[in-house]
Amino acid sequence: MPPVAAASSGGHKQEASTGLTRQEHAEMQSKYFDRAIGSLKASITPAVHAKLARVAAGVPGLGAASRVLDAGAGEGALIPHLQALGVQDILAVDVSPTMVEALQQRAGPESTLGNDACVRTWLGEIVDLPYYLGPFDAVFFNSVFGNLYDPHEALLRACFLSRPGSYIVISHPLGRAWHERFRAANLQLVPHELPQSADLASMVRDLPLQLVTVKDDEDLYLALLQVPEHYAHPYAPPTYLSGEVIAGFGRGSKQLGVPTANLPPAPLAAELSGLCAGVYFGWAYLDVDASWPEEDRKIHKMVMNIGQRPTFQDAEPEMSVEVHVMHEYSRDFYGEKMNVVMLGYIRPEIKFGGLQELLGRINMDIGIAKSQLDSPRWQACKEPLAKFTAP
Ligand code: ADP
Ligand code: RBF
Ligand code: MG
Repeated sequence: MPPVAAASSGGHKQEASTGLTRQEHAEMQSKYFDRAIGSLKASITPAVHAKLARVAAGVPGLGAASRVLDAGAGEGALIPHLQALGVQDILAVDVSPTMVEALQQRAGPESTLGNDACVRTWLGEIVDLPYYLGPFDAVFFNSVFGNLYDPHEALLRACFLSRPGSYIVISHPLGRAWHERFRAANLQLVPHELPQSADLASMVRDLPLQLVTVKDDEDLYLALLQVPEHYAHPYAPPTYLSGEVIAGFGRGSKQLGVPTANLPPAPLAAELSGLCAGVYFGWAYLDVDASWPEEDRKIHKMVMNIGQRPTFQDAEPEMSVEVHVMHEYSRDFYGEKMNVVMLGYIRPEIKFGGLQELLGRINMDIGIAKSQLDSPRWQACKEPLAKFTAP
């Protein structure tokens, strides 16, 4: 696990006290739920659906612009209730291959990676979910919290996958008593009780989480936690890059409407090491003198590609760093200095069937970048850009 594993658990021993190792616990979960898909489906009655609608609606402000993580999605009972609120971008995570396969068939063949608005699936445990699949506006642990090996660690992971101001929900539509009966019959499978309000407060004491409400009614358990609004995410620091614009491969990007300012990759090796190849969004600043129009000297939105352009079968694919700025410059700027800040990952590089397919996808990337950058969250990263010089 990345460095978060070293974070103190604040004295909360939340690991499963079942004598199972994490691996054994994970195997037991996936085996059980692989077999249980039929009975699980049958247990989701109209009354349960009505409660799941309340669970989804419990998060303030969920809608078309929200990105949601459904941790322990099972066969996806919560998903239609999120969609009913307008949510389009959902990542459903589960440890059971059978559940994930069933979900994939229902949700369509979209890939795990990327920032497309769709229902994606990911097989595994939330504690292993890569950070680049976030950040999320809401994380739901529905009917799964008691099954987790280490709930405290899962909440910690959820925090680091969350946007500041976002919500984490722990819910069970059948309530505490039902959960306890199920747990009593399956102690290894369900090592934990649903936390009482005081226990939850103490579990999150060392986490960047505020307890908003706990509803512990007979027929519904629903706890709402919030990542503080101004919490700075330590694992997604912006990456600032600077370079002199060089000539690219002359493939006519400009003629296609997406000119890309190429930066020399070699001097950026240190900044780029550890980043995955792919498409990112952020801000760009062209550092030119006052003889240039004022608009050209402002900070603009950008989308960039780092990688080897697998669509084009070059004999020896070279690494390239290409920035498309969402601004019409008055002239070309080869040889000028450009500063960029990379703020978020959109998707991995794809080998497209042709130029038109690539262009279609680049235009989607541009749309994603534009809407992401409209969020006030990214404004603060603009200012240092004009002053930034390469180390
Ligand atoms: P090359 O293959 O040389 O990179 P492109 O067709 O990709 O050629 O065009 C890139 C060049 O176009 C940049 O180096 C820059 O001088 C110019 N340019 C003009 N407008 C933009 C823009 N909005 N974003 C990026 N580059 C632009
Ligand atoms: N090239 C690829 O082969 N696969 C990609 O997925 C890909 N994505 C891109 C996304 C953006 C936003 C941009 C600006 C470029 C991308 N490229 C990709 C690079 C593209 O092939 C390159 O700009 C042209 O070949 C010109 O060098
Ligand atoms: Mg280019």
